Order: sequence, then structure tokens, then C-alpha cells
Amino acid sequence: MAAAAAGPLVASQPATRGAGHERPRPTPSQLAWQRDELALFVHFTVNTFTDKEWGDGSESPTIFDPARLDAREWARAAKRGGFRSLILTAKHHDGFCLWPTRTTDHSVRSSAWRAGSGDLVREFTEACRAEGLGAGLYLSPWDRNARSYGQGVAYDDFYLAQLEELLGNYGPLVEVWFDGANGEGPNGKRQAYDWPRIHATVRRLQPKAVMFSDSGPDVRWIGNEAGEAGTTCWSMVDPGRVPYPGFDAPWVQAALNQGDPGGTLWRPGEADVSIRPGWFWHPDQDERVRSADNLMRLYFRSVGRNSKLLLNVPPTRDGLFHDRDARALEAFDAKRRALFERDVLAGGRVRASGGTSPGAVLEPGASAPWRTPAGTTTAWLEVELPAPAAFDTLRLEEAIEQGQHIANHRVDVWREGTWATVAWGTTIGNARLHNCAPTTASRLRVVVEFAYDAPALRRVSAFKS
Ligand code: FUL
Repeated sequence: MAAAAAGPLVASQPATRGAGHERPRPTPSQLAWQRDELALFVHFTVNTFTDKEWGDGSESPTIFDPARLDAREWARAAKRGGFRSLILTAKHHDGFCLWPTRTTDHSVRSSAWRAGSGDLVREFTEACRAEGLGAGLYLSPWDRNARSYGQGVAYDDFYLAQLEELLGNYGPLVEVWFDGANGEGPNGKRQAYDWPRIHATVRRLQPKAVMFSDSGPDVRWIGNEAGEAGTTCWSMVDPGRVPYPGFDAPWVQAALNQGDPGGTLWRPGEADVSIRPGWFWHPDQDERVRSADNLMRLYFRSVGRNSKLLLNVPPTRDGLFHDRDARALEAFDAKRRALFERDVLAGGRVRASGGTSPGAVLEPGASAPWRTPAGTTTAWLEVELPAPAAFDTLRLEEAIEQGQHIANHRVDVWREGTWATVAWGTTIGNARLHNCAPTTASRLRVVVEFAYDAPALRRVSAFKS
């Protein structure tokens, strides 16, 4: 990060307070979802056995036979990697169901796995809970096997029946994941999905689960499958810009990637990406598993930009994670632990331009954040360290339970009688991670250059890599 001259930078957003509405805030489920930071995606179906990314629905269910399947091992690997929940593809576009559904024969019941008596959704949800992790499910609306696909209400009823089985029979879910794919079915027809009915069903049966799709309603897609949030990333959206799932327009990706400072809905971004080039396991990709350093970069560009990272790790045909993937998760966790082990600001003295409990920003788990008075649009907070300390990584956290307000910020250090900027950026949100040039300082300040409403910070911390 080049050191910019100290002094106010120009706010990149107009100094207005949105469109005359209360600024939105997260629900308890959205807040818990985001603070978990890391979720593991598990793509698994007949594709794993056919070496494809998208099945066409004509696959014989008998090919599905993960002889050594152990969902508890997936959950353990996730936990060792520091992940807090897992999301399984209960049904991908090929229509093959990983649970013994009553809606179709195209399921594990017709497979060779456990002689047709297995229920992978059951084993998965129980494994997550046994490890103290949240369970989530992906149910593809696009179904290339269902005969009723493309026939309107007939398919809606079929899809809703599947959804009700998943939502009603497997205990509490933390997330329900709807991808936006909407292709043709076996009859060449395309289905217009009944989103209002789908969303109402999830709310009724799993009121605490967040629903994901490109347009929410609770959590939005980040606009790419590279796992990268915008360097400006608001948790609010203007629903007019992406009005329904699958909506396509030239501005959609940017709208999802950055959110909207004046948006009327709280709909934080989820950054999904695979640990391998494909979503499903392919033997020729075993050499192309992301390294721990690569995963750290992803972490900085997702979690570190006010998003949540949903990292896909696909099981092999045995039904286990490949060793390389499991090792990468552990190494990723070790890197994060090492980097964030010692906050060099700990024990410092805090002053601020105003507001209540500025010292809370140095106390992990403090009950109340540093909060500035109503009407504040600029503020600063200074930390004086007991002794000069070296750092190259900064982590800032906005108290988002009050909403997300900070539009521009910078971090300065006191050097040779003047403040020098070591990092700057636009939004903060749940977490903002900055890499900066290695710096040694005994005074540091965070300057909020512009906020749409009174800025509040939960944590300020600095680390040496
Ligand atoms: C997309 C799907 O088409 C991919 O196969 C994958 O499941 C990805 C996460 O979502 O919409």
C-alpha cells in the first residue's frame, strides 16, 4: 500500500443519507451468518462418478457408490480448518437426490451406495451437528431429470415437495442455497421458478436459516465465482438493481460485488469459490488444489472485504476429501492462526474524537463498541502503544449490528513528528483487512473520513506476518 499524504481524501460517495429511510440493519441470523466468516461447500453427486461438472439427468443412479463415504470426516476436516458450517448439494442440476425422496426414483434409493438404504442428507446433517457446526443445503431449481420441469405449477409442486422434505426432516439448517441456473429440462422447456412460494416455505419451516441466491433474500451472491468481494463492499442493496434471482443485466455483477450505500435492504455478500478449478472432484485436478497462501489471499479478498467465504471442497469417488484438499484446509488454518495470534495493539491506550467506550476496540468480546454521537460523519480513534511495535496487517471491524455506515477510512501512524498514512480504503463492514508495508510505530490512528451515519467500531487490531 503506497503511503498517501495524510489529510482528508475525497469521499467517493455523495454526502447524503440514502433515500430518506432508516438505514438497514442485519437480522440476528444474518449477523451470526457473517460472524462465522467461513463456510465449506460440498459438491457431490453423480458428476463425481462421470467426471462432469453438469450432469444432463440421464445418468444411471447405480453409478453413485461412494464406498468409503464418511460425512463425519468432512465435518472434522471443516472444523480443523476453522470453518463454522457446511453446505451440501442435496440435488445438483442433474436431478439426482442425495436423500431417499418420495418425489422421484432418481435418488440414493436407486443407487448402489449402502444397497439403496442410505440417506446422505441425514448423515451429513448429523455429522455437522456432531462436530458443533451448522448444516446448510443446496437444492438446484434447475432439474434436468424431472419430467415436469418447464411445466409450471406441476414442477413447482415437485420442487416444493423436495424442499419441504429437506426443511422438515433434517433438523435446523443455517443456510438454504439456491443457485441461479435456469436451463432447459429433458423436454426442452424452461421453468419460471416460483420464488415467492419457495421463500415463504423456507421462512415457514426454517425461520432461522438464511436464504442465498444472487438476489437474496437474506444473503446475496458476490457476483463472481472467484471468491472476491469488491474493494468497496456494502452489505446493503437496492432491490431494484437485482430484483429477482436469475435477473440478468449489464450492471448486475457490479451491483452484487459492491452493494449499495443507500440500499434499503440488508443483504450481505457471500463469496463462493472452489478449492480446485471445478466444483466437483476430477482426478486430473488433484495437482491443482489451492495452496494455503492462495487461500489466505482469498480470505483477505472475501472475509477481509466484508463478505463471507464459502469454499468448496468436493469429495472423491470414495466419498472422502482428497488428502491434498484436507491438508490445504489445515495449512490455511495454521496460517490464519499464526498471523492473527498476537495483536500488537493489545494493552495500548485509546483516545477518540468523541463517543462512548473507545477502549472497547482493543478488547476482544467487549460488550459495547466505540460509538460516536448521532449525526457524526467524520471521526478518529488513536491508539498509543506501550512500546513501538512492528506490523504489516490491519484488521478493522465496524459494529454492523448498528448498520454499515463507513464510506471512507484510512490508518495513519505517527512518524517523525507527523501523521503518515499506511493504509486506506472505502468500506469496512464486518471486517476489513489491510496489508501494509512493514511499519514500526508507537502511535496509530484510524480516521473515518466519511460515514453516512454515526460510525461505530467493534475492533481495531494490527499484526506482524
Ligand atoms: C452454479 C452451478 O451451475 C455450478 O455447478 C455450481 O453449483 C455453482 C456453485 O453454482 O450456479
